[in-house]
Amino acid sequence: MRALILVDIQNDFLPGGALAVPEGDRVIAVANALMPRFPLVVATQDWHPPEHGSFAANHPGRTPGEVVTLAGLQQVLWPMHCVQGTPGAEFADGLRLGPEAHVFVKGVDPAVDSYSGFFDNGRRRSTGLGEFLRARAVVEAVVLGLATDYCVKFTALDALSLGLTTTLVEDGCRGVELQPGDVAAALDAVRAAGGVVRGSADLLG
Ligand code: VGL
Ligand code: ZN
Repeated sequence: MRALILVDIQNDFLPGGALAVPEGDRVIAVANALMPRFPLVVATQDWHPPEHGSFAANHPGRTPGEVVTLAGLQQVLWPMHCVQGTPGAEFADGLRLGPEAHVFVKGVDPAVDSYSGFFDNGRRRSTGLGEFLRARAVVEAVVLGLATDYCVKFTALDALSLGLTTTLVEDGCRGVELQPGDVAAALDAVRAAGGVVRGSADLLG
């Protein structure tokens, strides 16, 4: 069984959003085109409480982009984004997620961030996604969404670590690029871990 994993295609990551990813809206059409080709579609949703430790606003004197220690891990500070129950946390309007799509929320614990859709950054807690895929005999994951250099990268790396054959859809992703080259480095990291990077045209053909 093959699953499509849509990572964090949420309003706050689109142009105009609180943590806007350049051209983030471009991934929506790719997701919509691929969904009908998959027997199983899952979507991850960044879903933070307002007091989340990844928000610069919760660290007096700090600004987004600075790095602090959170749960013993290096943590980049972000603008407030994807706050539970706010419009910014909703999936992008144009995303045609069917009622059969399964949603996994992440980043719920204020004390630790969760870039991956599978585990928090300390790998202490599972979101349930890995168990869900295993229960459905999924052996192959196709990953796309936002942002290439954070949540897409770590979701793909965790899929590989769980033994899934993993493909990242390059044109179905866009990155933050806090540092120039971060997107290319993310793709390299996925390839180095055994993943494949392809264009959506290859998957649709
Ligand atoms: C993300 C930064 C903070 C992402 C989520 O979806 O890539 N990036 N929270
Ligand atoms: Zn987040």
